[in-house]
Amino acid sequence: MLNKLGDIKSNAQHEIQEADGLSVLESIRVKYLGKKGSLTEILRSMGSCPPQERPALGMQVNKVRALLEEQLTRKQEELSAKMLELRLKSERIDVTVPVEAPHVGSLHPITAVRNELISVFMSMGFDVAEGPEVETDYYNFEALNIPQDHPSRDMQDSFYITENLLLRTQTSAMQIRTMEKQKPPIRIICPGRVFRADEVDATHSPVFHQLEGLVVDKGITMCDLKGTLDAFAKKIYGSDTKTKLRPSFFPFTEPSVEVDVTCSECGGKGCRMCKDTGWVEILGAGMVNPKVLSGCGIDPNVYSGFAFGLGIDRIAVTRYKISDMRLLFENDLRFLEQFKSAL
Ligand code: 2NL
Repeated sequence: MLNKLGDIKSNAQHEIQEADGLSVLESIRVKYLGKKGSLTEILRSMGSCPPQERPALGMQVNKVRALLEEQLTRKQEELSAKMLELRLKSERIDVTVPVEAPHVGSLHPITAVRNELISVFMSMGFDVAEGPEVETDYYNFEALNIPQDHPSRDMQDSFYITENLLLRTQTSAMQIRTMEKQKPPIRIICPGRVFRADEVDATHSPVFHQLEGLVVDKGITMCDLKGTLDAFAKKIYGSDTKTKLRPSFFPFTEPSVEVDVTCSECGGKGCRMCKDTGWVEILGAGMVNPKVLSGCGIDPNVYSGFAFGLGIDRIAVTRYKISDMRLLFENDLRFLEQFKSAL
């Protein structure tokens, strides 16, 4: 019996030593210490040995059991630690390895200029009002005092959907709506897409982008118009920029003006961009026609206002020296990728 116990002990110890995994270790535990394990078997077969030897044998069996249990536990800890170490090694991430730069897009030049214009006007206290691209004849023409026989009302010059509905030819409708529902003071800009039935060429597109502005309050004069637009021009083209007003005509403003700025290319000396005049036209403006105010329920004897409109695309074209307006609408990546820094 004692010999057998000795064999079991040395075999078990050997197997524990050689075990290379937790499941192997568990099967060793079952094999020797389990309900049907070799040690349990010996205890059971003690009946066949002489009674005087039994206590000593029992003690030996318990000693071996305790020893094996301790070795199994130690080996289990050892194997667990080793496996963790292996996992940490194999799953290690080198955070210093350079990554492939992700493909980052860029803002379209029109969007970049639009955002810049909006932030300049917002810094001057204007709110942004946006609205639908399909408008009624009333909001697009009638409310703006554009006469029935005006060329832009011709079927040939605007995109009509029905006799009464068309793609807006300017963003003014939102200013009309604002004046209808909001009491002055009003200070808004309306940026957006507008449509005209133009042939496509280097300087014309049937879809383009406009930003209109409107200020209505008590005592607004031409000085407010000039001061506001001069400050705007200096923020966009630089603090040396000068502005001048030339008389013009729009049905919705009276008096009306064109606003010129000193050429940003040559500083006013004369170059190709300003056709040797030193000046470049950037927008149209004027004092809101009293008829337009009263049509919106604003008393022109109490309130006055100024309004202006500019082409976003035109500013983008001059800002980035784009030779052909068509490039703005073709969405050729070779063109667009040149504006990565324009954010
Ligand atoms: C241009 C410049 C302009 C306006 C737009 C406007 C809007 C309202 C009332 C009065 Cl609701 N005016 N907008 C004023 C002056 C010029 O656009 O070259 N347009 C053809």
